[in-house]
This record gives sequence, C-alpha cells and structure tokens, in this order.
Amino acid sequence: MTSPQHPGSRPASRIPVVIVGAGPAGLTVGNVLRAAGIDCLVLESETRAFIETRPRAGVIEEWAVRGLEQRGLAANLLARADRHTACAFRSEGEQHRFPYTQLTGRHHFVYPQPLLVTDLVREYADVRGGAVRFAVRDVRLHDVDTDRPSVSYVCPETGARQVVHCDYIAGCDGARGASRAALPADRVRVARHDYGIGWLALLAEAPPSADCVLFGLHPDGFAGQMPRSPEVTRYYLQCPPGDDPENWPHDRVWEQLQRRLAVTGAPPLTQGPLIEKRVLDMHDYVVEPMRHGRLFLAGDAAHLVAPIAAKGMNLALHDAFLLADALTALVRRDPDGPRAADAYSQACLRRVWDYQEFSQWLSEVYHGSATGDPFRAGTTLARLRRLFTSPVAAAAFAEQYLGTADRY
Ligand code: RFL
Repeated sequence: MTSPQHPGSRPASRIPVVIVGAGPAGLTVGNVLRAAGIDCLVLESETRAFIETRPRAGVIEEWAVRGLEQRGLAANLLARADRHTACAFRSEGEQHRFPYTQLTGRHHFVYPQPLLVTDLVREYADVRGGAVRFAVRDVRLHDVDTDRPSVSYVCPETGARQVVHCDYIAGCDGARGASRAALPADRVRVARHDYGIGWLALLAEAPPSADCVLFGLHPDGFAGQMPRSPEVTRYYLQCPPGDDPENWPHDRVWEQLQRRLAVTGAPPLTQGPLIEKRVLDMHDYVVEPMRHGRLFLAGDAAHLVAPIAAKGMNLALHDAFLLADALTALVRRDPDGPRAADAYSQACLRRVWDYQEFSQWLSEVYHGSATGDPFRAGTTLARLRRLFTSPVAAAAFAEQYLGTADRY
C-alpha cells in the first residue's frame, strides 16, 4: 500500500517502531524494546478490557517461560502457574499416562493466556511507559518496502485517520490482522494445510477431572481435557468442520465428553456450566519469508498452527524474542543489526515447521480412530503403542511435546 493521503488527517508523528496487535507476540516485543529504551507504539483493534479477558491458550513450554523470565516478564506467571509433569492418552477404556518430566526433567507451565496478556499490558503500559492505542479502527500499513514506512488508523474518539511514520513495523496482529495482507503476493509463499475436521472448543466452569492433560481417542471422535485453573477447565470435542455450536447443547456436550474420555474404574468427569463454546476449523498456514522490507511478521500473523499440540502461543513468543532483539540492534544501529534482521525469518521458521510437523503427527493419533477406516485406526494404535513400549520413541515424543530440541 502506498503513502496515505487523507484530507484533514492530523500532522504525522514519527516513532522508531510501530507494533500492530497487543497479543502475546506484540506485547512481548514492546516490552523488550521499552526495556532497551526504544520508543514504540502498539496499535490494538480491541479494548484493553477485551484482550485481558479473551480466553485462548494455557499451556506454555518451559523454554518460553524462561525466555519471559530473562526479560523480566514472568514474575506473576512463576508465582501462579501450575507445573504439569505428565499427559495421558485414554483409549478403549484404558488410560496410558506419559510422565514426560520423569523422562526429561522438563515440565509444562499452565497459565491462561488472558492472565499473561494482562501481565504484559500492565508491564508495557503502566511500568515501562510504552505507548498504546486501544480500539483503533481500519489499520493500514504503507510503504513497507521503503525506508519511510508508516501505519495509519482511524482514531476511535474522533473518527479521524491518524498517520504514524516509523522506521520499522512489527506485524503482530494475529490470524485476521492487516499486516499479512500488506505483503506483496508475488514476494511471499503461503503454505496451507486443512485437516478437514472441526473441534468444538469449550470452557467449563468446573474443576479438572484429572491432574493432567487428557487425550481421548475414540471412534466417535477425539476429546481432550486441558486443566486451566482449579475453577475452569478447557475441553475439546471433535466435530464436523463448520458445525454450529448450537448443535451442541449442554447435555450432548457432557454425554460425549463422558463417553470419549471414559476409563474403566475412573469416576465420571466433574460437570459444570459451559462458559465458552465455539467451533474451530482445524487448519495451519505458514508465510515465508516472515519479513518484507521494513515489515516483520510475528506470531499468528505469520503462521497458524491448529491447537492440536498447544504450540501457537509458544511460537508467537519465540518469534517475539528474536524480533525484539533484531529490532533493538537495528534501531541502535549496531553493526550486527542488518544480519540479525536478515536471519530473523529463517530462525523462526525452523521451530515453526518442526511444530507444524509434530501437530500433523499428533493429529493422526488423535483422529485416526474416528475415521471409520480400520487401516488408519490400526496405525493410530500402533503409534500409541510405540510411545509406551519404545524408550527411543518416548524420548522423541517428549522432546517435541516440550519443544526442547537443540536444533531450534
Ligand atoms: P493474537 O493473540 O491473536 O494477538 C493479535 C492481536 O492483534 C489484534 N488485532 C489487530 N490490532 C490492530 N489492527 C488490526 N487490524 C488487528 N487485527 C487483530 C487482536 O485483537 C489481538 O489482540 O496473536 P499472537 O500475539 O501472535 O499470539 C498467538 C496466540 O494467541 C495463539 O497462537 C494461541 O492462542 C494458540 N493457542 C494455544 N497456543 C499455545 O501455545 N498453547 C495453548 O495451550 C493454546 N491453546 C490456542 C489454544 C488457540 C485457541 N484458539 C482460540 C484458536 C486454545 C484455543 C482454543
């Protein structure tokens, strides 16, 4: 998009970095830049109250938490998050517990995404003095392949279009943002994968019924339980893609969860009111490269990974750590800046593609039993058996599930 020419627009200001989107990726970039004394502006299309309560992720990998900790962003998380040491597969009435911490010494943290976003906003805006505009409308990116890019938006109070000139733009506005659309179609490749299945994503006001993540493999479809807090539990039910959540009244949801997660001798799940119910069409995409000119994409803006293996926010944080360092070096005109900026996309994509491949592998484990195809049901059970009979397979699974490989 070219320079904005809007009669009546306010005089332009200039700032080193504009960050589009106040999710985990954008707020982490903003916090690191502010800690380095670099001015930036975060533009967010929702209100602060909305982003602080929007439910989504919960599982955070240990390396990501350590990365936040090193940047002074994990105090609340470390004080309040649960540590998970195992997950369990339930199939044909039996439970198979996979004690990954026993195998690796590493664990997962469970901390709801709205709490993390609340911590990051507070630190950025209230402690580190970062500038942020909430509820902005119609964000547009301009001249990203020149050395004078800009971002414009419609001010929620006045309705006037504001223009902010900058040196660099961090496009952190998620799967439906404006940043990705600013990349010229002939300069990027977008690789997509559609699983052809849906998940009914649920939040129940009920305590978890097991102390760990549960994966239910069942001929009726996959079911999952992800503890979020002592009061709230996330559940998933495989459903047709595009299904209407209204097709899933309370009684049907709990009947299917009880059936798909049943284990002989275990008590039934603890039920409660459903406070979120939405259908996700399971798909992935990856944008390559993640940079064009002075625009850098990070997080879901650059790559979506269906929540099969709980990887999306972890990838968003990984991108944010690398992008913040590259932008810091560029703005400070460190000799290393251009190299770090050039290396950014490839450095992110190594972990992105690895996590995408793992999600595909795990998807087959989750969904193979429900295909109605006895061949796929057979190979699914073979994958599961291998995890519990081969120490080498178990170690490989634990490494991917926890994201601990050195090759990233
Ligand atoms: P976000 O979090 O979507 O933030 C983007 C922000 O940009 C704003 N925005 C705009 N702002 C300005 N202008 C525009 N035009 C804009 N358009 C959008 C949005 O309002 C928002 O505030 O992206 P980010 O920062 O890249 O973070 C990505 C993560 O949110 C996402 O990957 C995870 O939620 C995925 N995910 C999970 N990831 C994990 O690592 N572990 C999990 O346990 C996990 N569970 C999940 C999940 C995603 C789920 N859903 C809803 C798809 C569970 C679910 C149900």
